[in-house]
Amino acid sequence: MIVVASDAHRDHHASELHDGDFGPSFEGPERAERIASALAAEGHALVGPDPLDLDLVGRVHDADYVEFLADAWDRWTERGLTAPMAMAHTWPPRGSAGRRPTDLVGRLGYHSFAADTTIGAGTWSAVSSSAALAQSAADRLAADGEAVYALCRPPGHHATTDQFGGYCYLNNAAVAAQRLVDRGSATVAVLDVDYHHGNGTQHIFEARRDVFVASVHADPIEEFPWFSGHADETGVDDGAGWTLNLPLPRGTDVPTWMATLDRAVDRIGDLGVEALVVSLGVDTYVGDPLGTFALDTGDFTLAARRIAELGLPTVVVQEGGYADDALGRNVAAFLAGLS
Ligand code: SP5
Ligand code: ZN
Repeated sequence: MIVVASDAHRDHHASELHDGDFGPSFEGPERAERIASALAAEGHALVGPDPLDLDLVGRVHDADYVEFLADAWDRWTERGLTAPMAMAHTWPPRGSAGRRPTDLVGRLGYHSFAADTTIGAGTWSAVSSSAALAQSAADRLAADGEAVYALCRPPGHHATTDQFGGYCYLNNAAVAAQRLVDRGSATVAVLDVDYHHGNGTQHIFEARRDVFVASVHADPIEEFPWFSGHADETGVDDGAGWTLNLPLPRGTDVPTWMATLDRAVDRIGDLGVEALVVSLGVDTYVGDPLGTFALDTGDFTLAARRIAELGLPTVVVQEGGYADDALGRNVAAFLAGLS
């Protein structure tokens, strides 16, 4: 399978407020290195991305937000701030007027929703390259119909139209889905199997009827991202019925997870969409430090086989997965089941 990958991710190493301690993020450069070497060893061909099309990004994110992400680090250093990471310390209170502050620190709060995600010197370079991987994967799929995997780092599914968080800045899966629409797919499904709800992807597409978003994830009542992904969120306005959330309790077993994946896959089959984007988080793995599900490496192959039964042109976009030692084999196992 074609794997679209880049070394630009290496300069992005963020910090994270985790259970009261500020330290290195779980989402570090070694993640992509492990995946790339495992896939190369399996004989997959690694290719680089084309340059990012910012007009494409502007169809799934607010222009002001993209400009903010691109400039935030320079503005931080121009202010004489010497901390190695830019982050907010205040977020909009419920019911606030929502006016966007002009000050950088205020804008960091306006444009983010979680203290697990910071901006550093190499962040924009890695983030824009990661989105370019998703764009290029969609382009390759549109050209020949063969499934393509985008080794995106940082991940993207938590990034909303105008907020970063959950280690995500630009929504790579949304970029891929939008590209497929722009290249002629009337309808596209995003199937998100990351342990966490893909709140950003839902937010971007929830009022649209051309991109269906299905997500199988830990119940947000007891797990990050806490505030969306409930079963009764089913789409908004024109998008009514075009969002499917299948939340599962912490500690859900593998047979239940597989049966729930089946429900999402069946729904996608019933809708008759023309292309598929899989948001592949492997933080459902039994050994993942952030997850509580129990998938083993072979289960990723079984899940992919089930998804492949749809027979749809497919782009796979990397999301989470933090059990670094097992990451490469888990992703390789999924891709093996797809082909
Ligand atoms: C892309 C993705 O998977 N993002 C996930 C971001 C989760 N960040 C908050 C993690 C907090 C985890 N606390 C777990 C404690 C386990 N001991
Ligand atoms: Zn996740």
